Amino acid sequence: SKHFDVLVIGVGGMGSATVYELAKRGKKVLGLEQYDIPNNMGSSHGLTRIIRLAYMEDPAYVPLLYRAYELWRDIQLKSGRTLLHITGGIDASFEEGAVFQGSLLACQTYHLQYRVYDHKTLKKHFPAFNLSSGMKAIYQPDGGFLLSEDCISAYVDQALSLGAEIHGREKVIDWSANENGVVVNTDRARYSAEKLVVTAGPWSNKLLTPLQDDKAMPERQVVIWTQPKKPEFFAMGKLPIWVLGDEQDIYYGFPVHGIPGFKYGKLHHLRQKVDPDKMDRECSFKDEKILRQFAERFFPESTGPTLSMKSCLFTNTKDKHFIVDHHPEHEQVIFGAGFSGHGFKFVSVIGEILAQKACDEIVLLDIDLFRLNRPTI
Ligand code: PYC
Repeated sequence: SKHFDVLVIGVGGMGSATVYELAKRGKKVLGLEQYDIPNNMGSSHGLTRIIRLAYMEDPAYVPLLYRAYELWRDIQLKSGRTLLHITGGIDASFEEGAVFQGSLLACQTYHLQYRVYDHKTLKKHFPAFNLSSGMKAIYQPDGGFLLSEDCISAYVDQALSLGAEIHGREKVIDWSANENGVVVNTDRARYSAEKLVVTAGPWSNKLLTPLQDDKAMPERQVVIWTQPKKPEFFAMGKLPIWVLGDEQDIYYGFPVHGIPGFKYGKLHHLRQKVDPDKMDRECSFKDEKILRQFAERFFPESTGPTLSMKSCLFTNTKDKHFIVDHHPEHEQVIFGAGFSGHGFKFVSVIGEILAQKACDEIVLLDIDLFRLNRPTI
């Protein structure tokens, strides 16, 4: 069997950045991906992913975001591709709602630049929005989006040019740990290494027994692109990326970019727990209706014909915070999992952290929130 310093299972978002960071450190690294690179089977397809600094989920993510933005600009420069578009970001909900309050807390805690709008002033600045009275919005200028598949390609290109080995269409059958490191069996070969990093997205709980009993639960997610009735309201430069909480749920979306139409989705769409090997990847009229109903209320000028829909996967933890840790029984095995539908923007910094762990470097950023043995998961 061929020997490496580090094996990485899963070359999607997280794995591609990890392989690159390991190659940058001079490690002999092999990345194994069961599908194509990139592919439409995991959690990083559909062209765009939001990045935002006013992090409503928890202000503890803000220092990680500062580093994530730095590393995105770094890989963008090295690759010569545009990966990051800054559009500004809107976080809107009723004033007492979690989106507005969470975003405000992050802005205040880290002294971010921001402005507050009510439903009328928001429409003046960004006429696509039709918030209800009593709703408020935070505008934070650092929000934007990443071209997710291009990000993966950029990391893989750069990793290859640094000497990394990366195999697509090679599925891991099993792995085991021993006193010297790890052995990984695939449908093509057997490999050994000192360290193993698992970044397998929704397949993580099939490869990692510590994630069983619902620590990282795959969920079906759907997004839609519709033809705006007033395209000028939805163009780049006219509409920031946005997150919007109504009375019940949270929705999100983008200015028009890449493929035709206004892209948006609903967090925890139909709350469908799935097996990624069996999930229905087609989109239905039911999927469409739930999304269009939202837009009729909050983005009434967006609701021309449906142009596209796509399904993908989230991998949720119970508290929706990530898991980034060592395997409890095998210190040489490290994993990043359970990114809970808000991970892609952190790919650059999580790749760096997983590589630091695999290289026994000190991780300076605080990732205590992501430990496997926290009581909330
Ligand atoms: O993290 O901004 C985000 C996001 C939007 C939709 C899913 N996640």
